[in-house]
Amino acid sequence: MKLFYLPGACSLAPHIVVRETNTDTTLVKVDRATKQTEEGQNYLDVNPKGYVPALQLDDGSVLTEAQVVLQYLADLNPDSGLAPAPGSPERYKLQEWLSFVSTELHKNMGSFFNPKQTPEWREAVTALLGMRLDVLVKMLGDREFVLNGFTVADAYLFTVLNWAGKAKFDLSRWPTLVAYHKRVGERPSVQQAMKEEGLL
Ligand SMILES: N[C@@H](CCC(=O)N[C@@H](CS)C(=O)NCC(=O)O)C(=O)O
Repeated sequence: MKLFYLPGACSLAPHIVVRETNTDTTLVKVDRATKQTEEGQNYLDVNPKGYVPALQLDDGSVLTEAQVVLQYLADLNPDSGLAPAPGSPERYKLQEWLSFVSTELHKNMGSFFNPKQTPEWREAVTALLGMRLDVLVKMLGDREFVLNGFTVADAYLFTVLNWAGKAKFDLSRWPTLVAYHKRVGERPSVQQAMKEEGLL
């Protein structure tokens, strides 16, 4: 399999899962500007959507959308505990988390990197994201991870929180999240994936 990534982008989440599960996967870096892969391929031929992550399976088929790629990798390794069994009530809870991280956190935090963002837009997103993070802290409670034990949702949530520094979004208002980010960031799989992407 091949995992197409941009350093530090949301593709870091499946990269963490690959390292967490020791799944045999080749990491292929994509150039954001040119859409060329480091293997000299036009990335748009792999994923016409143009964004990462994309997971190319050994039969040549391609899976996109972070939530799907994460669940696919977890299901390849059912004993890993990275996703509850398909169809179980806990699996729907995981999907609820993945959707929240994707649509409420990823898209809002990611908008800070849009060079066209105006001060008014930034202010509005900052307020909205603040509301979402207030709720996130309540949802997390005093748990170490979003469910019982580390799952793919934690890999995704860590990845999005990891953008805060570069986005100049101050997380210190949420000490629970600062501690969560530090805790997850210390996992060997996270350290390895970040080193491999040149982030450490
Ligand atoms: N809906 C997609 C969105 C993925 C996405 O936003 N990818 C960003 C990086 S986090 C990207 O590749 N952007 C392309 C670019 O910046 O040119 C998903 O959930 O996987």
